[in-house]
Amino acid sequence: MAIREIIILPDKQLRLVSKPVEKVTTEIRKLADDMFETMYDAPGIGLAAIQVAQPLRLITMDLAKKDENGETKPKPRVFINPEIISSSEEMSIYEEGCLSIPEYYEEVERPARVRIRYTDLDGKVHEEDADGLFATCIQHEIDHLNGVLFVDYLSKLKRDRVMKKFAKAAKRAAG
Ligand code: GNR
Ligand code: NI
Repeated sequence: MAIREIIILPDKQLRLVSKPVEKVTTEIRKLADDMFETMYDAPGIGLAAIQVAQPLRLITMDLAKKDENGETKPKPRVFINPEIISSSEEMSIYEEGCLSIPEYYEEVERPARVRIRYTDLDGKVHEEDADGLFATCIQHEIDHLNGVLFVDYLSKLKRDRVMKKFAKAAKRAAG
């Protein structure tokens, strides 16, 4: 396993539309392993392959919560070629962040519940209902597969402000 570099704004790769995973190969498993290590190290609760510069429709996630003993058991999940097949009319608001937009958090409104279809690492297709943080996170990750970022849902004023801030930081870093 290896920690890979997470790309951040204004990296244009974040705007790519990722390609379907055709087959779960050893390389795909290795990528998923590396994505978990990268995600836990960050730390984050979800990661899309494009965030480690791989334009593939592959997502890792771990929404493990503390149990009654105050202990957290990892609950790693992989979603390959995920699709939203239906969304609730009811909406919910969460404060979102993104590892590709470090240290920036804003409230985003999204459908409260979604039904998803995805393939797992064994190549098996599943359908599942998501709500709460799971619904928000899977929508945030599927957006990444389509080149969409959570700041795209903010007012133009807020979005322009954050885009400029990261463009400036990149220029300063480049000297
Ligand atoms: O770690 C993350 N936390 C988070 C919080 C609220 C809504 C979405 C997320 S996903 C984010 C990691 C990330 O950038 N995934 O693409
Ligand atoms: Ni993100």
